[in-house]
Order: sequence, then C-alpha cells, then structure tokens
Amino acid sequence: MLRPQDTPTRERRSLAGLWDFRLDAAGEGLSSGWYEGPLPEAQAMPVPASYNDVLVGTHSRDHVGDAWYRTTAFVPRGWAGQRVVLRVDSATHAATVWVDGTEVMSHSGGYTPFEADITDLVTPGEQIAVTVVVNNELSFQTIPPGYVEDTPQGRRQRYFHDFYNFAGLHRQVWLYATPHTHVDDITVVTDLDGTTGVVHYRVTAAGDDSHDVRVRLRDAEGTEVARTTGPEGELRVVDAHLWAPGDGYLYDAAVELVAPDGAVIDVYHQSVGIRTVEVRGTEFLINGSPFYFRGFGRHEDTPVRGKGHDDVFLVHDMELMSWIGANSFRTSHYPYAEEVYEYADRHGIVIIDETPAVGLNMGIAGGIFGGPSFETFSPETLNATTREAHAQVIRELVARDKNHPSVVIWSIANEPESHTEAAREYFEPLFALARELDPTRPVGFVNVMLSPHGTCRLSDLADVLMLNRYYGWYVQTGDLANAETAWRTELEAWAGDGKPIIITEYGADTIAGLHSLTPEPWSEEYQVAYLEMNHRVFDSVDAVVGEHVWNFADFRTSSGGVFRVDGNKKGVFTYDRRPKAAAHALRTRWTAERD
Ligand code: GCB
Repeated sequence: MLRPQDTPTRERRSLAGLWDFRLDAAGEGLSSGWYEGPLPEAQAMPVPASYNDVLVGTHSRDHVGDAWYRTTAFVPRGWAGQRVVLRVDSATHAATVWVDGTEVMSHSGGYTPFEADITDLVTPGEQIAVTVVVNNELSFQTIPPGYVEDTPQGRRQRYFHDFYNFAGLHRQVWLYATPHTHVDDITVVTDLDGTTGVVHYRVTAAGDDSHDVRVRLRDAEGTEVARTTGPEGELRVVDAHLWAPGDGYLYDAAVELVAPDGAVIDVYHQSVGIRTVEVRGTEFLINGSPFYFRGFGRHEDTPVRGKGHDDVFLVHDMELMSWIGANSFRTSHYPYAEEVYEYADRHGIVIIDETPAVGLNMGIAGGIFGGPSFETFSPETLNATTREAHAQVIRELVARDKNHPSVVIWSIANEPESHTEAAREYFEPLFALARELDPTRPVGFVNVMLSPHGTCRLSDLADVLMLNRYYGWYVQTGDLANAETAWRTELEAWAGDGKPIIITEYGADTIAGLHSLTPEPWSEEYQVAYLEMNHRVFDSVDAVVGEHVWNFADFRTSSGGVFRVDGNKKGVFTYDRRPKAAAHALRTRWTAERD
C-alpha cells in the first residue's frame, strides 16, 4: 500500500490534531449509534497519541474495550473529479471507521495502515465527519495474543508480552486525493552488475487502462540517470551511488501514468536505495561487504504520548543513536510508524523489521508474568485462526515496507515457543509465506533462552540466527564470571550451525543514579560490567555479526507482576532520554569500531 504523498497529481491532508474522544467501557456506543452524530460527553484527545496516559486515572490507563474518536474536516474544493481516500496509518488493535454515519472500513492488527475509497460519500468543498471506534482487546486469535479476564471488579486485559498495551490512533490519519486512474502499487528490487546498479520495478495501476507507465530515475541532485516505459522492467545506473549503512543515498523514481496524448495522468515518487543484502556462510553482507549490527531493540514509547508517533522523539532518538555509534535497530516488537523507516532510508540506518507476533510462548508467560498457565499451541489457545492472523500481519508488513532499503531482515516473531513439534507445524508455512512474499531478504525469528542450542525446532528454517540472551541477568544473576562461561559455551554451539548470529537482546535492568562499588544488579556499574562481559563473549565468536542491546530506553510495562518497577529499566537511556553510564561505555566501544 503506497504511502500518501503530495505530487502534481496528488494531494494529502493530515487530520492530526484534537479529536473528540470518549471511552466506552460499557460497550454501548455501537448500539447507541455514536457513529451517527457528535459523541455524547466527549473530551479532547490528540491524534496521534495513545489515550492511556493523556487522561488521568485508571479508567483510561487500564481501559478495556472500545474508545471512540470523532473529527470533522473539509474536503478541499480542488479535489472535485478526483478519487478521495481516507487512510488510517494505524489503530491499535482493531478499528471500524464511519464517514458521515456510513461504515467505510474495519481493520484488525494495530500496527499497519488501512484505507477506504470514500469518493462516493463526499462532496469537495463540503465538510465530513469521521468517526473511528478503536478496540484494544487481545485474544488468543489476535497478534499479539492475550485474553480478557472477567474479575469481580470488572474486565482486565492480560497478555504475554513485556510492554504496556497502549491503544488509540497512534499515527497519522490522512484524507488524500488521487486521479481515478492512478498508480496503485510499486515494487522495487535492486541489484548490482559490477558497478552498475540495476533497479527492477513493477507498477500496478487502477482505473482506466489506456495509458502507459513511464519511470524516470533521478539522482539525489535531480539529474535524470535512467528512464524506461512499461509496467515492469529494469533501470540501469552506471557507476551507481549505492545505499549503504551510514550513507543513505537515495534515487527518486518518478512513476508516471501517461495518456495516449502524452498527458501525465498520475505521478508517484518512489525513493530507491540501490543495495544488495546477502547471507553467505556466517557473514551478513550488504553490497558484498560484511556488516556488523550495532544498536538496539527499541520500543515506540515516550512519556505521555505512549505509542503515539512524535517527530520530535523520532529525530532526537536517532540523534542519540548516531551519538552512541549505533548503525541499526530492530523494530521490536511490531512495525513502527512509516516516518521511522523513511528517516532510516535517508540516514543509512539498518533495520530488522519485526511483525507484532510477540508473546506466543506460554512458557515465558507463566514464568515471568505470573497468572494461569496455558498450552501455547492448542485448539483453545493459539490455533489455525491465530496463524491466519499471523500470516496477515506478515502480508501487511511486507506490503508496506518492501521498498525500504533500510529493511534488511524480516523477523516474523519474537521469542515464540520454538522447541516443540506444534511450534514447527505452526511456523513452517509462515516462513514459506514470508519468503514467497519477498525472496530478496533474509527471514528469521528471534529465539528465546528457553530453547537453547540443540532444542530449537525452528532455527533451521531461518537464514540468520537471532538470539535473545540474559546470562548474568535472568540466570547467574549477579555472577558475571559464571554467566560468561555459560554464555560462551552456548554461543559456540550456535556458531557450529554455520549461520550468521545476531544477538538481538542482552540487557540488565538499571535504576539511573543507583551506584555500587562492586557491580550489584540494578546499579549503573552492573549494567556496564554486564555489557562488557557480553562483548568479550561476542568478540570471541566469529559467527556473531551483531549486537543489539535491550533496550534503547526505559519503557512502560503492564503493572501486573513483581518483576517490573516503574516499567522495564533495561534502557541505556532513561524514559526521558538521559544517558546512564552504559550509554557512555557503549559509545566508547561503538565509535572506536567505526571505520
Ligand atoms: C525479552 C523480550 C522483551 C523483554 C525482555 C526483558 O526477552 O523479548 O520483550 O522486555 O526480554 O527485559 O525481559
């Protein structure tokens, strides 16, 4: 699905701002027809934002169920004769949308966009009302999974992942216009032939088919370097300036639909970073050169906004990443806002792109978060319906992010149960699906400590081994000497599998400002010593091609369970982005290694 943009033939209007808002704990809105008119007893709510921490009180923070949003907007007069679309960049976790009381779309899955053609419902120059009901409930058939428990004091949302179940309209909502005959989708795959960049493309158009497709490729200075016609083909760029880590060089492909009389019907600008990605033996190659991932697992989570996208934090976080010497991150544990990938494309930052499939592991759920124990895969828990929802989030992720040069690996799940036959049956078709959708990028999943080397039934399906390990934190707590021995032993066993290994998580909870002479868990000194121990282990195993510390910054978690104090504190930066001692230590390591 193409991201809305302004071009000579297209126009977009953001609906960001203050919307009317009302929580609906009783679930009465639908039957009372709240989509038909102004919301009764509405209060103001910024979009984009999670609603949870914007309002004050447990009613919003721990709300379970529907939340209603409404705004009005003028459809610009100049859009007469155009196709008008309403697009929601994300609604967490499910939503239904009405325009002037007419239902136009529903969507499940909290981190990918959805849109509807509303041309027939609008009159350019006149106002429309947009109503969205967002539901935050998770079940065993959603990705991520969870369940709602009826307690004597009301409904409670339980889930098996370690971050707060923020909800709401987390990203932009757009009204946009295109010609009726328009570019519908573009796929770009790049390759190298010596020093010549090869850009394979495929364009699908919708509407009238009496047109030709013309593609003009310009370099960053605006000079045309190649052009061709046809819905599918290739462009060749002699002595191409490659997209590379640290060098986010982008070409611009102007994709035009041209009428028989030569008039341009529609134009869409697709950024193109020419680069290759390849796994060879234990190496991860970008443009044929070995790449070592330095960076973080992160979260979209900032004070008050929760998961609401915010350009201020986007740029600030990326500046901090640059300061510390990071070159990459994983979108743990869900697809991030599209603005994030565009920034990464432009700045040469490498991304491991992850689906929202987190918490598919009742072994961890019982152990860490408490609560009743379940079987992970069973007809009553994660079943064929869940797998279809999982397939759908993979489809939507690849459809949205396939053209980003920054994305170099698809991670189809974080820490699922992976040591059982049931896990293999569940996952085998999902690996196949990801490869079928995109044969050009390595596919992997993130392995959990409960499935150590020799027990994992999924790792042979992955192109890259991604391991989350907490030696010295969840095991051998406080005993870094024994942790180092055990960790090295396990890692050397994985190295024997002959694939590149990325350590996608290692970290220690740390209270900023807590100090100790000898490294005690929770102190800043312990976090530094813990990271140093890990680095000694990584540096001794050649197959390790990356280290992503857990986590970039402290983040919010559910308040059920005694494992977390004021959220997860494994951040190298605090929730408000101040450095802990570990930030300076990492900077020393990561900037010294910079070529
Ligand atoms: C993990 C999970 C991550 C948690 C982290 C922790 O393995 O992937 O979501 O937050 O451990 O801090 O326990």
